[in-house]
Amino acid sequence: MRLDYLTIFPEFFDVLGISLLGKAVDNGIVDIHAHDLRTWTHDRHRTVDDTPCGGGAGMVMKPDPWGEAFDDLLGADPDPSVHVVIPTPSGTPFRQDDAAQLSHADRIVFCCGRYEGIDHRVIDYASEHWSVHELSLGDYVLNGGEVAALAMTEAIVRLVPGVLGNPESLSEESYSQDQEGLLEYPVYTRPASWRGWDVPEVLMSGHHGHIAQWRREQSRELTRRRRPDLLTDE
Ligand code: 6GU
Repeated sequence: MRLDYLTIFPEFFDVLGISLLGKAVDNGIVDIHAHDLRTWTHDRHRTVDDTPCGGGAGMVMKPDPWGEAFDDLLGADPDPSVHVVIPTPSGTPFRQDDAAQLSHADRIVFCCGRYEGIDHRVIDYASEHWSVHELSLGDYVLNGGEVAALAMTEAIVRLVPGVLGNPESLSEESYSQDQEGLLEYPVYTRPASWRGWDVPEVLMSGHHGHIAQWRREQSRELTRRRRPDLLTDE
């Protein structure tokens, strides 16, 4: 899988060289390229923004550098197998399903906007050539798409076969289908008693049926309290 990032702050992506993702890079499973969008400017000030047409506060990212970056990275021929991700608070919510779908992609280009956003014609142009996803991390505003792209990258890359050490831990975690889309139950390790707090007895019982039942109940109760929107039946 090749991942490209178009950004005016390529240093944000230096962290992809560490931890589990860094190992995936070292193993050749993922190939990461962060590009400074200002590479594709031609004026003395390397300008990437301009005032909004129609007026209003803030600045908008000019289309030209994006177009030239696309030409250099992807060429001019349409290819729906290329995924272009545009992190934006006005995107559709980025969910585990999106991460799972994108984990099968050979090529993803993240377009990280700053200021009030990217000239919309960039999205129209990209949509005519590649598979475009405008995605939001949640209902809050970040200063730019970089941190969102990093979060999405981690969610996607950990699902690529060979990246996670123990693939079984994938099926037990929150939002996985094996968990009926519920939140994960609370977990414990030794010691059995710590600062007056005991590990729930059932977990020390060795009775696998009771343990599975307890975990299911905990998941349902936690989901009912915190994320009732995730409960489909019952
Ligand atoms: Cl994807 N981008 C920005 N700039 N802010 C966000 C976001 C994305 N998701 C939530 N807030």
